[in-house]
Amino acid sequence: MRAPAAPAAMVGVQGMKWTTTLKPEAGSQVAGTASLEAGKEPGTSIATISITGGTPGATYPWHVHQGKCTAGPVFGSGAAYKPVKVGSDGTGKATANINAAPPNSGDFHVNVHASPTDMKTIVSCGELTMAGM
Ligand SMILES: [Cu+2]
Repeated sequence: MRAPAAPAAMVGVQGMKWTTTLKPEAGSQVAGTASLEAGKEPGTSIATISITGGTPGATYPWHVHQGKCTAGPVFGSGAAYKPVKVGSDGTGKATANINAAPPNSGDFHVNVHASPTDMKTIVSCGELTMAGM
């Protein structure tokens, strides 16, 4: 879906939106979608994640990371990303308010970690692409 053209003055970094489709890794069934876009305040971003195929009751840490799947530093503060809590139907959602402006270029991805005590195992990952302005 394409939003109506924004007034010229609004086009710029604050209009960037990145999205991705998360694909299962490491034999998991965790899939979903994620996005990264400008927050309400200048110099902030909002990241969202929505997953399916999770283990009911599980808690999955997740982040936007720099680079391609599945390695690179976290974008913004790791503490901004509240873990996804999975419901009985295997789905879960979370939002992160990040104290950094959304990037306007570069390689970024969203990953989902197996559990708070198994951060090394990535159960789902997707590389972000710019979705338009
Ligand atoms: Cu991560």
